[in-house]
Order: sequence, then C-alpha cells, then structure tokens
Amino acid sequence: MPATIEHIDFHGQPALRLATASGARAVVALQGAQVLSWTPPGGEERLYLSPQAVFDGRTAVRGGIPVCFPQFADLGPLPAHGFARNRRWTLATERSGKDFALVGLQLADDEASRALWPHAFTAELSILIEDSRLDLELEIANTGDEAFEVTAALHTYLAVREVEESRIEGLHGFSYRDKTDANRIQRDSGDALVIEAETDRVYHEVSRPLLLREYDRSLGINADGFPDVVVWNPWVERSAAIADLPDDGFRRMLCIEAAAARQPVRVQAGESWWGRQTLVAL
Ligand code: TA6
Repeated sequence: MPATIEHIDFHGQPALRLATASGARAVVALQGAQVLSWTPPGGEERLYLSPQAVFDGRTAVRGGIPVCFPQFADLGPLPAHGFARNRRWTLATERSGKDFALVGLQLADDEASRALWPHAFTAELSILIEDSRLDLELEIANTGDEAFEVTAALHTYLAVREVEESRIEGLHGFSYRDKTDANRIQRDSGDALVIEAETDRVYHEVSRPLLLREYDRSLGINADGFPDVVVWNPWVERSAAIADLPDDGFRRMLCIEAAAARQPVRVQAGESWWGRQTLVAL
C-alpha cells in the first residue's frame, strides 16, 4: 500500500492526514500549517496536543508544532510569536512515494498581514514523514523591494511520559538566555538538562544534535539553518495560569524548539532564508 494524504476534519477544522506504508502518521492543520500529531511506526504519539486546545480557526492551537513567524515570542511589536500560527495556510504541494508522504503549505502577505507587518513575503513549510522521521523545513522568501528582518521558530511540543524523568542531552557548554531569571546569560554546565522547575531558555548557536531520553524511548532532534534552541516548560504555576493547558499539562510536554531568536535573520529583497528541524524516533 503506498503512502496516502487525505483531507480530513480535525476538531471541526480542515487538516491533512499523512500515512505511510510502514505505519507512520501525521495530522497537519491548515491553520498555521501546524503539525498536531505525529506517530512514527509503532503507533506512539510523539507530539503533545493540549486536551484544552481551542479549535476556532483563529486562536493559536496549544500543542503540536506551531510556526512562529515573523516574530518569535515577544521579541518585537507584533502579537506573541507573530501571526503565522493564527492564519490559514494553503496547500501548495502534496507528494507521496512508497514510504514517504510530503506536503508543502504556503502563506503569503495580504492586507491583514501588511497591517501588522508591512512586508511582501511567502512562507512555505514542507512537512515530510518517512520511516521514523519527521522533517519540517520553513522557507521564507522576500518578494518585496526592501530587506526585512524576522525572528522565527518551530515551537515543537514533544510528548513526554513524565517531564521530570526526561533528559535532554547535547546542550552542555552552550550559553543561554534565561527568561525565568531576568534574561541573564548563563552557560549550561550539566551533562544533561532535567526539568525540575519553570524553564524558558534560548540556547545560542547550538551546533550539535540533541537527544531527548526517556526511560524506555528516545528522540533525536536536529536543526539546520535555525541557529538557536529554545527549551520551554511552564511548570506548576504558569501551567495553571494558561487557560488552554490542563493544570498538570506541564508533566506531559516539553518544548524543544528550533529557533532564530538571538539575532534576527535579515532577508534581502528577492532572496530567501530557510531553517529545518528533524525529529527521529529511536
Ligand atoms: O518558546 C517559549 C515561549 O516563548 C515562552 O516564553 C512561553 O510563553 C511560550 O513560548 C508559549 O507562548 P504562547 O504565546 O503560545 O502562550
């Protein structure tokens, strides 16, 4: 049986379901081009989607892989994480082969985007599932006459069995900006990062792949083009304050994000920039 790409309704919203012969599956909402579910062969969900996520076609959906563009977090005057996650993208490419499925979704500037951010652009997110791998590539093209600057991220919410029993390996020695400590710059000195409190860090220029280890499974995480890695877990109090996250939601999620956050990316007129995040279930 070849791989398939189906148009489905997911919580009342248009979405795509990708499936491969070896049993990998993904669900991608048109809103935000947001991957909401990914199960590699074997059938275990590897992304966290909040059971209290709002599906109204506009509100940012809590979980999966939101695309933050053209602004990461509050690093500028736009709404938090920009507007790409609130807009409906269009399906531009769909391809499937013996054991892969690929979709490409696009967002271009329009009156509403230019009212917030006065630039001509196209954003394309390519999403590929193949064997135990999920690959997301974001390409931003400047279709206007003047250079612009963006910050961006793939804000990946990974599903974990129990956050305190998970370890992130590979961050040793890198500097990070700690949002929970007045944005102080620190250096990671442990051999693995274990989440035991609210964590909101932008690690700078992370040049090696990461490994998320749980007691019975692991996930390899690699990025290209995106220089930074964000690690976020809201922990007890912030989890309780976030309306679309259950009070104990922080136990089941860990965001490990591929980001261009420390320095904005400058895209010249007529040029483009791309960044990729790859997850491999191990
Ligand atoms: O990526 C980490 C972060 O910027 C945190 O500071 C936290 O607020 C989170 O993203 C979620 O943001 P959101 O706007 O989706 O509530």
